[in-house]
Parts: sequence; C-alpha cells; structure tokens
Amino acid sequence: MGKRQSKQLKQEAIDGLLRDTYFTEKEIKQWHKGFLKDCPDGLLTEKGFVKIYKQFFPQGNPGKFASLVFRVFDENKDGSITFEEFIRALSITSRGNLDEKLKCEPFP
Ligand SMILES: [Ca+2]
Repeated sequence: MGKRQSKQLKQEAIDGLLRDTYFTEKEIKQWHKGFLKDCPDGLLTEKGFVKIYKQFFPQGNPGKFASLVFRVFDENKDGSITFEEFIRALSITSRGNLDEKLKCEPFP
C-alpha cells in the first residue's frame, strides 16, 4: 500500500490552472468534485475517460475517438489522467461551448 495522497485540490494547483485555462476557480472546484466522484483515486483511466467522454458527446460512437483524445490528455504518457491534465485538456477541447455543458451538469 502506498501512502495516501491528499484528494484536496491545492491552492497552488488551482492557481496554475487559473493561469493556464479559462476556467474560474469556482468552475475548477466544481470539476474537481465531479472528477473525484468518477475517479475516487484522483486518476482517470482510459476506460473511465471513455465513459465521461460519452456523456459529453452522446451522439455518434465516440469510443475510438475518445481513446485517441485520452492519449492527448495524458501529457506525461503514464497511462492515466490527473485532474490537472484533465482540466488543461478540457480547456483546449471544449472552448466555446463549455457554458452549455456546465448548465447540463456533466457530473450529476
Ligand atoms: Ca498522466
């Protein structure tokens, strides 16, 4: 058993994300809450990612595309996506229509 990592989002992590993305602090915290709900370990696997991605893009069959996007999200190529990697990628891929998505509450 490894040592238990804090699931709390550190203020410095939030500050970094505020700098690198267009999300507000409130949005980041909201996403973090939803992220931990789907990924209690704080790490998103490819399988979990495909599941979330399908919630975003329910039309069509995004399975294969999601796998591709997962590799882009996984910046350091360690096979899992951290919350910070997730938010950075989300900021890039969903720019422009995030408002609508947030209104739909992607993590009910
Ligand atoms: Ca990673």
